Amino acid sequence: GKRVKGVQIFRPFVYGTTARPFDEKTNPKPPGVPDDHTHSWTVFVKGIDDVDITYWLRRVQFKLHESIPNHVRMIEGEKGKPFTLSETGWGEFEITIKLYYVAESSEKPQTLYHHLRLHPYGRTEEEKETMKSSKEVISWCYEEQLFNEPYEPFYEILTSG
Ligand code: SLL
Repeated sequence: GKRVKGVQIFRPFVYGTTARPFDEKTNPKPPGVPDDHTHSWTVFVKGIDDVDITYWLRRVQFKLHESIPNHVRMIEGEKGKPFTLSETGWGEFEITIKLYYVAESSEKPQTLYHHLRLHPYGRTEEEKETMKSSKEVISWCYEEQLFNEPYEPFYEILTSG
């Protein structure tokens, strides 16, 4: 196949984590969750405002901390749905996120790293306080995926949406 010369296509997306402490009223611990687990959390990759990204992103591998059973998880794309994985636990760690693109792209998988945040953080006390009062710790990153000189069939896919 031929590449489309001189063309760069950007597609925005968001990735990150959302964590909530277990709490009898607002976030009760489901049965079977170990006693030492203090939080439920979700890691995700998705389009901005949940716009579909499965036409360019085929699957996402999340590599969690080795203390978690079955710690390497592959999530297949479902049209219009975010790539997400939810777990419970007690500690923060770095999550390896590997992006696998659709076959037509001929792009190699790309790896991102993201620190799972369970506890309120921030540069200022005000930021921390805001997070404490919201009962949710979010750590989201906005990114742009660059496709540099995409192959012709992939260019068609990227631009026909
Ligand atoms: C820490 N370096 O010590 C980190 C490791 C590991 C977190 C955190 C276990 C969950 C499960 C879990 O939350 N591990 O057993 O399913 O803080």
